[in-house]
Amino acid sequence: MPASAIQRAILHVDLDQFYAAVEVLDFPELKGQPVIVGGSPDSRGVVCTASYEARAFGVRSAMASATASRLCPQAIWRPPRMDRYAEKSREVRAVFDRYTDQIEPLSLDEAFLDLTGSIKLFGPADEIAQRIKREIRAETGLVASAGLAENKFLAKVASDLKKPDGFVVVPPGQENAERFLAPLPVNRLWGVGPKSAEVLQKLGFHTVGDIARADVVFLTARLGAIQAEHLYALAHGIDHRPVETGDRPKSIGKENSFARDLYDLDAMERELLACAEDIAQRLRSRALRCGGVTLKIRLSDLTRHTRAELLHEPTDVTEPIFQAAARMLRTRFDFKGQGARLLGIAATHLLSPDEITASLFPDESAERRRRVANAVDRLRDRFGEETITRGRLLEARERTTGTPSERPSDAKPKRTKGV
Ligand code: TTP
Ligand code: MG
Repeated sequence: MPASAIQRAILHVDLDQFYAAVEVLDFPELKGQPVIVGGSPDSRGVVCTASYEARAFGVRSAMASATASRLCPQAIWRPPRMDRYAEKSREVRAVFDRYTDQIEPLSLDEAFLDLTGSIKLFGPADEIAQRIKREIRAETGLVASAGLAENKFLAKVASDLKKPDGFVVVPPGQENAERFLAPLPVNRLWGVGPKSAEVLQKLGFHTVGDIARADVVFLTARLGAIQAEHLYALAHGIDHRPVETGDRPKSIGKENSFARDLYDLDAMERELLACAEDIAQRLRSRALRCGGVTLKIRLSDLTRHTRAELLHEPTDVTEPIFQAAARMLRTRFDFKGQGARLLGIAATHLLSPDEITASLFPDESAERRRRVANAVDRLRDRFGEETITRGRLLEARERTTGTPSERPSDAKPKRTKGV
């Protein structure tokens, strides 16, 4: 599985010991002291954060203040001053704003920046990252750690590896990503908390490399398809999630419910093809591509079900979206004799062109499909919706508007020809 044929430059920035650092900045006498920001130990408060000097005693974020006080009796306690931290956070944001408008803040002290589109203006991404770090220090007095990689997951792991004042670059390419991840413990994987880490360790997976080398069938049997796929993709360094600036939809979807439930898989596929066609057209009209596809099904008993899949390469054309949905319908769903009352697709993990630069290994057939699709869009604009309809869709319309295909529950998955 290729990591991704697109190359992005994603930066994750996380300020070091943020609340404590602001306290030290405003009260210089605290410098070099074990400082704890949080609810006081005699109340039932918790620790927000601790300076590295206090962490040396074992004090951690979210720990009961009473425990922290026992571990580090000489600590100097400060109540949190959220307004001040928000103010410093805005100063840091002002530095980011100079280099990109593709910014996703995760909290007051942490953000993802997509620098892909900034490179032609400011030079190589690693130099931009260094400038951002330097300017944060010079202008706010705070120290940031940063990670630069081709996706969010890798960048976030990287920013945390050499704290404080760290800067770690993961060079592009799946091999580099795998080499970088292999020795790390499984709890570095996004979504793996203490409980999942324990489960994975019991199965013999201690490092990310252990998961990357795992047998997918074994992983799926033990963890379920969704979790297995998620972990396997991450372990290979694959993560198509876009930097979410809040100015684009999270997903673009299309669904249809039917007057009479569908039992026939071919008929269902035709509905999905129509959905995929509609979605691809809307993606193109907004200059977006999707890196993931979700299949939605509501059964005769009104229960709702979803299946999700990541694409190998983000797309804005019908075929890969349809193929993913059809594959999930046929291989990852058991109707148990029920029909489909509603079928739909959502295109997820939306990316804008700025985040997609020249392909490393251009897929010519994909490029051709895209050109054809764009030409179709232009024709539609000129002559209206009905001008161009794929043969298979036409067939769907004729059949569903005539007698809805309905079959008893013995409908076995039938192989159909590709579109
Ligand atoms: P973090 O970035 O997790 O911690 P940090 O910046 O203090 O330290 P590090 O150098 O390891 O990045 O969180 C940022 C701020 O969010 C932190 O200063 C205080 C606050 N916070 C809480 O209030 N409660 C919590 O449980 C955590 C984890 C953080
Ligand atoms: Mg931090």
